[in-house]
Amino acid sequence: MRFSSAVFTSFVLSLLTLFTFQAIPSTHALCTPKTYKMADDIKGAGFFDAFDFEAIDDPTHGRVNYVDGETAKRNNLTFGSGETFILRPDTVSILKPDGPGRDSVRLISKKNYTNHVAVFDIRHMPQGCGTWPAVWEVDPTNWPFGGEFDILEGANDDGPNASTLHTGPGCVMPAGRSGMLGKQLDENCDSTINNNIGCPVKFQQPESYGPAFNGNGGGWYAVERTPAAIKVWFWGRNDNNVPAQVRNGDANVAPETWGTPTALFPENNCNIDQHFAAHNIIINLTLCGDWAGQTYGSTGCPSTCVDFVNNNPKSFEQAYFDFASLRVYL
Ligand SMILES: *[C@@H]1O[C@H](CO)[C@@H](O)[C@H](O)[C@H]1NC(C)=O
Ligand SMILES: *[C@@H]1O[C@H](CO)[C@@H](O)[C@H](O)[C@H]1NC(C)=O
Ligand SMILES: *[C@@H]1O[C@H](CO)[C@@H](O)[C@H](O)[C@H]1NC(C)=O
Ligand SMILES: CC(=O)N[C@H]1CO[C@H](CO)[C@@H](O)[C@@H]1O
Repeated sequence: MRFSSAVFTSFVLSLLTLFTFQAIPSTHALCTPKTYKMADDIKGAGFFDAFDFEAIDDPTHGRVNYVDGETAKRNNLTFGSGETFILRPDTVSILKPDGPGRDSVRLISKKNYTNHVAVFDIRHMPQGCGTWPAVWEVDPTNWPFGGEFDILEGANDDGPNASTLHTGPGCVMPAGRSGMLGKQLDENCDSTINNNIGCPVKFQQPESYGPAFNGNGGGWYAVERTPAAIKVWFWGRNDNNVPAQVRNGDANVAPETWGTPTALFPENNCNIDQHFAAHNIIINLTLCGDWAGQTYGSTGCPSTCVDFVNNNPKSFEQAYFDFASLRVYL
């Protein structure tokens, strides 16, 4: 078939249009924020499918007895239904001083994650004297060289509501960096020095931990891990800045649109891929132990930590986690 020049010109023009038309979205794609897709939408009884129970000795020497899944469910230490997942210690028994600690729960995710976004929607966290709750990520097979990333952690209601990295030697955060709302307490993430304090960033929102968090209906903790940075955001339940993607549990999220993170751990002097292996998510609640036990006396709590835990089961009625959901995006 032969084209007249008019037909040929219009053919060329339409090709050009096509190219121009396609060029616009692909250029545009370069500045479109990276979008993650929901991989796990965990809520209610779904936590039982996504996590294993670890009935182990507490490596931090707490006054707890981590129970298996059957015991936890039988005694209602874990409860999952609808959009509620509860995790709590025993609130009934008085303990023998020389017997095992108070029954509690430690969960580890079945899946592990490298680059990911995770959004924890939490209504209530453990509060009260002696409590040391934590939501964190770790390579349990190679600590500290595979990295540890504490998202939410505190003791005796006293914060420090900080997010912290713990690594092997050679991971240092820039001093006085901008681009985050929190305050850095220490630069060197190396857990083999400084008594393993790591490189915490302390949150400035009082409602990010403990009784203030609970009084406010909880909120959202969100994390993003890429080779370029590890970031944490916190929004209280009534925070006007909580992104709709987070509040609504959208199927796709773009953390770049969420505003300034609360904690930012950039790669500048820390090769994230090298210091952080695939991580499991851990939710644990210990009582007393290396941290909560040591700071107990200075927090206005009565008696000694171990004595208090042994003899006051009812005082742990507020020592529970209530998760509305955990969503992981890849
Ligand atoms: C509980 O969580 C903290 C995370 O900061 C960790 O250091 C500690 O070893 C954990 N305890 C147990 C028994 O998992
Ligand atoms: C178990 O705990 C849940 C959540 O707190 C509560 O609604 C339920 O009534 C408890 N079940 C029993 C048998 O106590
Ligand atoms: C992570 O999960 C994958 C897939 O289940 C598994 O093959 C791998 O061994 C896990 N890695 C670690 C460090 O546990
Ligand atoms: C429970 C707790 O320690 N909350 C603290 C979180 O951080 C802010 C800012 O440093 C403190 O004001 C809160 O008391």
